[in-house]
Amino acid sequence: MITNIGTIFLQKLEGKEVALRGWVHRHRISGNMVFAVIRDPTGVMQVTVKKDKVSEKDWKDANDAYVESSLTIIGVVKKDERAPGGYEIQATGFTLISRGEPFPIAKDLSEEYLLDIRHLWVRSQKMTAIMKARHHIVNYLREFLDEKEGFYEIAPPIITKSGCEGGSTLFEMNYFGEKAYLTQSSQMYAEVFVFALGKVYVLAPSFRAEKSRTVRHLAEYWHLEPEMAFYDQKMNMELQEAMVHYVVDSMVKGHSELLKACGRDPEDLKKVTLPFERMPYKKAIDRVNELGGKMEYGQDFGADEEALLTKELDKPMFVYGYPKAIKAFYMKEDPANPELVLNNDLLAPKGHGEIIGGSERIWHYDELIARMKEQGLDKSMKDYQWYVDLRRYGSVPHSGFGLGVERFVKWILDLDHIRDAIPFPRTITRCYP
Ligand code: NSS
Repeated sequence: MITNIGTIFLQKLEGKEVALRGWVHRHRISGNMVFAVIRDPTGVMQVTVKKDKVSEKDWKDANDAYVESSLTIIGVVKKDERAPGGYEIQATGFTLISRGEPFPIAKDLSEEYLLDIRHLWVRSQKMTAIMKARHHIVNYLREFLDEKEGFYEIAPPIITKSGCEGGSTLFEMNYFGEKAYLTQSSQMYAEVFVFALGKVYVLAPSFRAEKSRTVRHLAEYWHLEPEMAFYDQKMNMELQEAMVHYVVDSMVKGHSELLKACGRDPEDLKKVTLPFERMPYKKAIDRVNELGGKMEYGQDFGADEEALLTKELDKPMFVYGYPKAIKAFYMKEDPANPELVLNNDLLAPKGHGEIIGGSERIWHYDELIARMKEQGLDKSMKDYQWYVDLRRYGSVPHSGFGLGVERFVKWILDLDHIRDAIPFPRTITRCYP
């Protein structure tokens, strides 16, 4: 029966005969012995092949097994302190399924080259660990929303007529002779559904034609966008911190080895406790300036300013109540200060910066029309008619937020660059492979 490497370690199958299918991770020939490290989706394992213990054909296969060749082996599990994980397999059978050509990754490890051969580099131990961790992180996000909070997931269109985060970052396309765009955010469609389903979320790609060449910008990213009827901005922030805490806590409790394999010390994440600090926009500007930055009231925070604000933090911090003039048209004005909106960003610690943007939405028709005029959106009103309509037929207060999945993964795994949080990053300079 075929087993896998994880099971051998888990069930301590010492002395047992096992069969494994996998790929050659490392390979060395020494006289009458071949030493191979084999990998499968569950881990890596050392295999030794002795010439006199296998058939002639299997001995030839063992010698010919370039790195990344696929194979089946049969053998007995032995304890060996020197082997990674403390066990090795002494092979009695070694059959190549497909002999690989010399694997190109041995040659050049420059960032650009590894991105060119990303379709192969995703097999590396580091990328495998990151992809597993990303899988769990996304699962916990869904688990929190579906099972703890009773949300419905909805399916928005990806091709749209209107942006919601300003025109400059829209990817334009030709839609049967008409102008259309790849969605920047599914928020406006999520809002549609709060009037039917109450609490909904979208998990879908968003597209930003951003000219930014930074460690936290992608042109295509996965966006989790919850939207809730009858939530004000205070409830909105409470939900965000509960969700972030749930995911971090679940990763620490369930996947500490995986976190370590990704380069993140789980001890750091244990400091992510509730509640998160809430800092008004004005105070955040002052703080940046105290810390040596140079900002004026009315500016938005860039990566450098967010790094200053968060580098000493152990857990995320909310910055809330931004000036209306620098924020999107749909954000509700603060009744206590008409210069400000009821919004927040959530900034991740140690320089990772913004992972969430959220707000209470304008839910009155007249207020929305007035704000759209202020922002010059009345010229394209026909594309927004459906969105405005929502305020005419039984509108209710509602709020929501957007979490950039790759930014979230980057922070939880403490990655240097957002491109490693997604298998095939799309950036200003790259759309291949
Ligand atoms: O532009 S956002 O701040 N807000 C929105 O799109 C709202 N419409 C979301 C909502 O309320 N439903 O983007 C939200 C998050 C932001 O905090 C980042 O974490 C992420 O989306 N984001 C990005 N991630 C990667 N690359 C790029 N370029 C990017 N832009 C935003």
